[in-house]
Amino acid sequence: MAMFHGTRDFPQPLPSEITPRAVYENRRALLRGLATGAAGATLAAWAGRTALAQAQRPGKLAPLAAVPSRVSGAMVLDKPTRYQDATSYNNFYEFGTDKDDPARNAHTLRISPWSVEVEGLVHKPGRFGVEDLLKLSTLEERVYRLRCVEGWSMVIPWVGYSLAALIARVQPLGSAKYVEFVTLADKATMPFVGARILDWPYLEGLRLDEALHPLTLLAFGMYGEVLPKQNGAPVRLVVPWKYGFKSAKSIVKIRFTEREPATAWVKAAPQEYGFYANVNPDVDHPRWSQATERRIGEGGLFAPKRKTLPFNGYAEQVAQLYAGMDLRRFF
Ligand SMILES: Nc1nc2c(c(=O)[nH]1)N[C@H]1C(S)=C(S)[C@@H](COP(=O)(O)O)O[C@H]1N2
Ligand SMILES: [Mo]
Repeated sequence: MAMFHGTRDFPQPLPSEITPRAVYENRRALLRGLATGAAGATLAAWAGRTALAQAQRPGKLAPLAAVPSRVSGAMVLDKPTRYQDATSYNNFYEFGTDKDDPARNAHTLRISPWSVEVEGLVHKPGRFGVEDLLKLSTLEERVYRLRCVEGWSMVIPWVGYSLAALIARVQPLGSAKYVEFVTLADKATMPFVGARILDWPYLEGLRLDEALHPLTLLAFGMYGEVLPKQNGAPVRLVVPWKYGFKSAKSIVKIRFTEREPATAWVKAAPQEYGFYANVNPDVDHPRWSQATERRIGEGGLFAPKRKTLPFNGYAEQVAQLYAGMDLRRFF
């Protein structure tokens, strides 16, 4: 695991950790970024940012090069969670309900070949292989906070691009108001699909304007590598201002609809989990407070808790999506 120096809020990789391989891939990603017109930052700033993820690259899975994101709010300065923690403390109920179950059980997931069907209210429906999805837009690195409804949080350098790029490709009809995400439910490879925990497949949904928000990420990797299976390989959603459960893993279908999708958690316990699920310290879960959170990796149970921020700290970017809405009612 990489060591960091620098200020607490702005970790810098040690120079010794920037390997020749990382330098080579930086250059390759830069050329790719230049070719698509995405590299606007100065070379120095760019190299420093990407080095952050490169230095942490655990060397366990295939590398996935990316340019640093320039989307506003996409690069939080919090220290990233250790890869070991981010890949061993997971929610992925298809593989069990204990936090260490997914890391133990998800090896049975078959991620190749994989495709995502896009259907419903769009002009250009179709089936996209992961290889094609990877080429659809420039891969960016984005360091996001993710907060679980259970009261813990992590900071993860993701690799992906705005879901908006895929939405632009399929061209929603004027009648499309929502986007539903259907994830894999395969009893043969997912031991808890069929168990009476949730109504499978695990379904999530966003309003179309939320799905189009530049922060909404279609993620293929983390820490400079492809996604580990327990984190939702080969493709997942990351919606950083919402509770973690909105970030559907191992997506197989994206459907554009007129009506609000019936999501798995709303179906399971509508009084506890709402469709919007915006992180909100002022609206408690019926069984516990949402005012504070525990950052995974920060000193165990005795570490002081952090204050949970409205919209998980992304209010400046997303609050206007909910102007005029009663967020107690639409929780
Ligand atoms: N298919 C599927 N996606 C899922 C879940 C799940 O059980 N199944 N759990 C959600 C919850 S509750 C959280 S907090 C995040 C956790 O993502 P992470 O393990 O990468 O931190 O995944 C979300 N996506
Ligand atoms: Mo969660």
